[in-house]
Amino acid sequence: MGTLANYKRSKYLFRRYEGNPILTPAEWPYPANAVFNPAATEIAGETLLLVRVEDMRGFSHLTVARSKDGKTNWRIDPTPMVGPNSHVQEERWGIEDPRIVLLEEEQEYAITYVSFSKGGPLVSLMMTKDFHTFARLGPLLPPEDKDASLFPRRFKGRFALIHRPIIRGEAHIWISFSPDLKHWGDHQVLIPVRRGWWDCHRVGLGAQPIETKEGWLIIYHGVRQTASSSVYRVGLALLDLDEPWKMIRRSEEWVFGPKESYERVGDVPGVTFPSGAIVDKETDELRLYYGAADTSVGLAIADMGELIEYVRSCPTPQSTERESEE
Ligand code: BMA
Repeated sequence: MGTLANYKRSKYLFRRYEGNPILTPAEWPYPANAVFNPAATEIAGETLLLVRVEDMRGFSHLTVARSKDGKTNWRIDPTPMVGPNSHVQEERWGIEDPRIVLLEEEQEYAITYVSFSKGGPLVSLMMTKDFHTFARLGPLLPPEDKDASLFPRRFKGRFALIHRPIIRGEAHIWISFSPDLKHWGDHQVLIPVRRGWWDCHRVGLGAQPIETKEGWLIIYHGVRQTASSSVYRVGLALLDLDEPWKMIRRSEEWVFGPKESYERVGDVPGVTFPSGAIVDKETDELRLYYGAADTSVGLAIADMGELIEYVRSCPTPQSTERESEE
C-alpha cells in the first residue's frame, strides 16, 4: 500500500486556475448547450483548444479556441472547425472528445475523436496542419470504443494508439499498433480497472500522452459508480519511454476530482474529465484542460517536476493489480 506521504502529496499536485471555468456556453459566439472535454495543442506559439460543443439536439461538433498564455483572453472561432460527416453512418449522432498529437515525422496534427454511430461510439482519425482544412481518415476500430490518442512518434516502426474499448462490459485502457494508421493489431490491455478502488468501473485515457525523460506520463480518468451517479476522477501512470506497452508506475490515489460547484453541478454532476495538456517549457508548468460536469472547461495547473517525482514514487502496477484480483 502507498505511504501517508504519498496520500498527502497527491492532494496538492494540481491547483485550479483562479479564473475557472475558463470556457462556458454563456460566452460562446453561437448557441450551445455545453462546451467541454477539449483537446489541447500548441500552434504558432499559442495554445489551441479543440472544444467539444454540444448543440440543442444533443449532437456534438468541434470548435477552435486560442489563447496566448493558455489561461486568459480566449478567442473562439465564430463557426465550428468540423462537424459530423453527414455522408457516413458512423457520425450520425455527432463527434466528441478529441485528443491531438503533433506527429513528429509527418509534422501534421493527428486528431483522434469519438464518432457517435447508431452502433455505438467508435474512434476515428483526422489529420490537419492548420486547423482549417483537414483530411478524414475514418474509423480506426469498431464500437464500442472511446478515449483515444496516438503517440507523437512510432515505436519500432509502428504507430501506437491508446484507446478504451468496452468488451464484455469491462472498460480497461488498451494499446494497439499499426504500420500505416489504418490496419490495427497486437491489441493488449494497458491500464486495467482496479476492483474495489476509486477507478473500479471504468478507466479511460485523459490527456494525450506526455513525453518526459522518465517515460510517458499518462493522465487518465477513473470512474466509480454509486447508487445514484458516477464520479469521474483523475489518476496518473507512467509508461516505459521506448516500450510504451509497459506500464511502470500507477498512482494508488486519485490526484484530482470534482470539488468546486462547476464540477459538481451541470449536465452530468461529479465529472472532472481531463482531455488535453500542455507543458510550458519555460516554467515547467503542466496545464491540464478538463471538462467540468459535461458543461464547461476547467484548467488545473501542476509543476512537472513534482508530478514526475510523485508518479515515480508510486508503486509498480503489479502490486496494485495483484491486490485488486484478491
Ligand atoms: C464518458 C464520455 C464523456 C463524458 C463522460 C461523463 O463516457 O462520454 O464524453 O464527459 O462520460 O459523462
